[in-house]
Amino acid sequence: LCTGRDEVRLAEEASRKYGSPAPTIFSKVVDKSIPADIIYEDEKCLAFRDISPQAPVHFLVIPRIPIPRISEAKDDDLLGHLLVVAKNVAKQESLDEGYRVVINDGKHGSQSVYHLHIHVLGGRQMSWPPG
Ligand code: IU
Repeated sequence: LCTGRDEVRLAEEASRKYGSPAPTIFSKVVDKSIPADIIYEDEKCLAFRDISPQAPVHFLVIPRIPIPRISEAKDDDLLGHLLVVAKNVAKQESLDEGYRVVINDGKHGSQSVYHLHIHVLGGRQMSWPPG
């Protein structure tokens, strides 16, 4: 799906919009240099199962471009696309009883990987408020 030329174009777009963000392990998921259980991908993003699932179904939706965090995101169309993909993949995963969508931002949000990602968790009853 993503050729070497696409990778160069993505890197140029990222540096134009976001400087040179420190690469994270999710860049390796995007370029497939480490294995991940990818359940959806398109030209702008991919979804893969979280390595440490906190619910029976727990996947992440990430942009191919390495936006560090939602508070730094500049492209509203891309953010909208990520949410649409989150709900489409939730349907694909048969989360018909509902699910939780989470984005952690920064220190107070307990973000640990600084490549924007949407968590989708489902397959069990969630509680509120989160910790
Ligand atoms: P956070 O929102 O930045 O805290 O979430 C990072 C998530 O990335 C967390 O749920 C990890 O289990 C997950 N993850 C992963 O799926 N694969 C990895 O190689 C690493 C983290 I590092």
